[in-house]
Amino acid sequence: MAYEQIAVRRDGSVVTITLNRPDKLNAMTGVMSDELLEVFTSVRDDDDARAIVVTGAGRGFCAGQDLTEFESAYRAGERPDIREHLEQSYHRLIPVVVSTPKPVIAAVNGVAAGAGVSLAAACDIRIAAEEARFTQAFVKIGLIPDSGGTWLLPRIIGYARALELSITGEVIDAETALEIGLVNRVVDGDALEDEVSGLAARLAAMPTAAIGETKALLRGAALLDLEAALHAEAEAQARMGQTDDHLEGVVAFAEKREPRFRGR
Ligand code: T3D
Repeated sequence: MAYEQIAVRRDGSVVTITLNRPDKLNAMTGVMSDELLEVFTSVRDDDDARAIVVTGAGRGFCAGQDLTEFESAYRAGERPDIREHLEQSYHRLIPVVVSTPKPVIAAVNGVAAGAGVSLAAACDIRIAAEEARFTQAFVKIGLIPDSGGTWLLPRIIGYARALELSITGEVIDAETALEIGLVNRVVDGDALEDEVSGLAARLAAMPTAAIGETKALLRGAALLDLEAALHAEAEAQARMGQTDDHLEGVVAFAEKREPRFRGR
């Protein structure tokens, strides 16, 4: 399927989604958000797609909401209904990214701002190029962190750092992002693609049903007490115990060979 503002590539069981408005640092439009939603939704039910990579074309990852989308209205002194826009775009997209039962890697090739930070934060693992930068730019235009920013960021870097970045809008570099835990790894920009495709291929060869359950359990655990978390683990483990991948893992261990997982 051809897309207007993203590019989608399939390498074996790895799906790479590239935000593709490089001249605008891949700022997010309604079209881009709809296209991302469509890909994430179709990949969710595709057994052959076992890992997803999100990255940006050119020197940006994603500069957040395209501020020109409503420019003429603002210039005319109008106040667009942001709630409606959020509900139509980010509120549909971000939960689908977060709850996708496949491992999702953000290959943060360049600057991420506003909703671009939220998109990266919605992914499971963030690998940044040395030239990547991050800014909770919302405050600089008089807004609060939306697109899941108030929920995602504190969970990743803690309340104090999330609050500081959100109320200052400070631009941090990749090394600082690594220090505060916003990214998992920083690599030379030229090595980013190889690093990420290697990781994506490794994850795609794992028992991906267990990865999906692990994501859901970790996400939900913060809202549970220990008893409830143990119960949720037991429920999920009972499901995993019935999978071909569990059987294969145990048999492969006994036979001293590499397992061949199929994600079910
Ligand atoms: O309505 C709602 O739903 C509200 C939702 C809000 C969610 C949000 O994401 S709010 C935050 C929106 N994003 C921003 O405020 C970031 C704005 N951009 C910047 O602050 C800077 O561009 C960066 C720090 C990201 C990068 O700076 P720099 O110096 O590396 O690049 P640049 O020269 O500023 O940008 C390059 C081009 O991209 C430039 O276009 P031009 O002049 O070459 O034609 C610039 O206008 C364009 N661009 C960058 N960010 C955006 C953008 N165009 C539209 N929207 C953008 N967000």
